[in-house]
Amino acid sequence: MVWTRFAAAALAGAGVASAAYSIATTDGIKKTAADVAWDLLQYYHGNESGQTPGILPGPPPNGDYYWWEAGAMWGTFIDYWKLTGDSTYNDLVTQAMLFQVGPDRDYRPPNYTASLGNDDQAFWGMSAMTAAENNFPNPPADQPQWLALAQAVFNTQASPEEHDDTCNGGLRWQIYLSNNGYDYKNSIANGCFFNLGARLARYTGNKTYAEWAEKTWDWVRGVGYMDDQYNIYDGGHVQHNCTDINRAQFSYNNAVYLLGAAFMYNYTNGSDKWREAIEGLADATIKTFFPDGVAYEIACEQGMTCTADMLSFKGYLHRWLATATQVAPILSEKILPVLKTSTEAAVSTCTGEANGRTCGFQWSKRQYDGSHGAGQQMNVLAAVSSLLIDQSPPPYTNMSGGTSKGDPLAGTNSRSTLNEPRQITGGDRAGAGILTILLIAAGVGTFGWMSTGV
Ligand SMILES: *[C@@H]1O[C@H](CO)[C@@H](O)[C@H](O)[C@H]1NC(C)=O
Ligand SMILES: *[C@@H]1O[C@H](CO)[C@@H](O)[C@H](O)[C@H]1NC(C)=O
Ligand SMILES: *[C@@H]1O[C@H](CO)[C@@H](O)[C@H](O)[C@H]1NC(C)=O
Ligand SMILES: *[C@@H]1O[C@H](CO)[C@@H](O)[C@H](O)[C@H]1NC(C)=O
Ligand SMILES: *[C@@H]1O[C@H](CO)[C@@H](O)[C@H](O)[C@H]1NC(C)=O
Ligand SMILES: *[C@@H]1O[C@H](CO)[C@@H](O)[C@H](O)[C@H]1NC(C)=O
Ligand SMILES: CC(=O)N[C@H]1CO[C@H](CO)[C@@H](O)[C@@H]1O
Repeated sequence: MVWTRFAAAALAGAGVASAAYSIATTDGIKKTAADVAWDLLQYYHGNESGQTPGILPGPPPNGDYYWWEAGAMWGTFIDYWKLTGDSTYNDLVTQAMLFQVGPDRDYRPPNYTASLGNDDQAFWGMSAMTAAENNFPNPPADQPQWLALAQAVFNTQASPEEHDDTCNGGLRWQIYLSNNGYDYKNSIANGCFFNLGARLARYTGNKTYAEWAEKTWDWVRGVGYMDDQYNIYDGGHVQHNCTDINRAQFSYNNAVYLLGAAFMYNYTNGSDKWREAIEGLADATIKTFFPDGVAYEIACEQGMTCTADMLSFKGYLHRWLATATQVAPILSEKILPVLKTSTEAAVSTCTGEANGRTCGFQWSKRQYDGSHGAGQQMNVLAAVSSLLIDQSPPPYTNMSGGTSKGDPLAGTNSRSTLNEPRQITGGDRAGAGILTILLIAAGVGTFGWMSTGV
């Protein structure tokens, strides 16, 4: 037994050197990205008969993945196509993105109400925005269009019923009164709304979006979720005027705000406010989330308490930092070198499992750590394809060749959320939302982090 295990480990070790990917050349990057993309898709079964198009296995307890994560995955595939030019999966992506729009074409499909936060919805909206910004092939005219979908998500979240006076403003985490977390106002929900607003402002030139984005940013600063050193904390509860701040920090928060701020910087032609914001936020993000130049999920990585959600954050970190350099080239010098060292570490973990190339999560170990899943695979796909960022055109706008058709009123007739009649089952409660579990784990992670002083 002991001998067998030792022998197996030795064999696996021998496989490491020969199997690890090379990302030294553009061809090597494309080949690596193609393999990693293929391996990621093995987690997807939505195009098989009897399965639901668009989603990864879930939501829990029916599988590992909440509804939002597939939305994030399609965005990763859109960036993959943009960066590598490989259109193999474009039809699959389009089918998935359109199947999940829901009856009001606003990414609030009733099937997923029980786990539907504003952030969950917005991840699909941001992927639609990425499609619009990159001229991803437009859907047939009788189908919802990318830009209109992003606008629909934005408009449903800008609706007056989503904005109350508790905590001086801001968006709640959960959309539906009946969900756990409706009383929580957090950084990610507001960050996604900010991000979409900034990008819609730049794409359409409509200043209403920019006003919302700026107001949201100012609120997040004002309430103390983002401090003067640009640390971003998870959130707080309305019954405490949002002062009971959970101080866990997650890399996707930094990424979503940095990308949004970079778009605001671009939209305002490089204004001082947004230049200061992006420089401060980029420095803080690199310091906190790239110790020794390798992406590290500080709240949960050390003890490996990361949830399936958290296991995917490094991918957004890499993609959105990369894209930020396209609209704010002053960030390139800071960001691109660290994305490179981080990606080198990332691919060195891709030597696992039976196929000898499955990617792990703890990149700084520089070897496969036994952890695998859609998040782990998506992180590496994001990191590797983002190495090609300076060889691909910056996001388009309506004025610079963007072809996606918008509808400024999309989502404004969506059904009301507060009165949505529904039965809550035990299963619903257990499955409610990406951050319910996240908060529990965050408590653990924060504790570990404070007690070890990392
Ligand atoms: C689903 O899509 C993948 C990736 O394009 C493809 O390899 C697979 O054959 C498809 N499955 C079905 C049943 O169409
Ligand atoms: C909603 O669930 C039903 C029943 O499982 C399924 O047939 C349908 O395709 C699902 N719709 C979406 C958008 O996932
Ligand atoms: C700008 O956006 C706002 C908010 O969605 C919308 O009400 C308004 O009609 C838009 N204006 C134009 C000119 O499209
Ligand atoms: C709630 O916090 C805000 C700052 O975010 C502050 O301006 C306001 O006065 C506080 N309200 C109460 C009732 O304490
Ligand atoms: C940015 O500059 C362009 C071109 O000079 C101008 O049309 C636009 O109004 C400016 N935008 C802002 C937000 O100042
Ligand atoms: C805005 O983005 C464009 C790329 O679309 C870039 O050429 C330009 O330099 C950016 N503006 C600023 C102020 O960085
Ligand atoms: C080049 C350009 O301005 N294209 C479109 C921008 O958006 C408006 C409003 O949706 C369209 O009418 C323009 O054709």
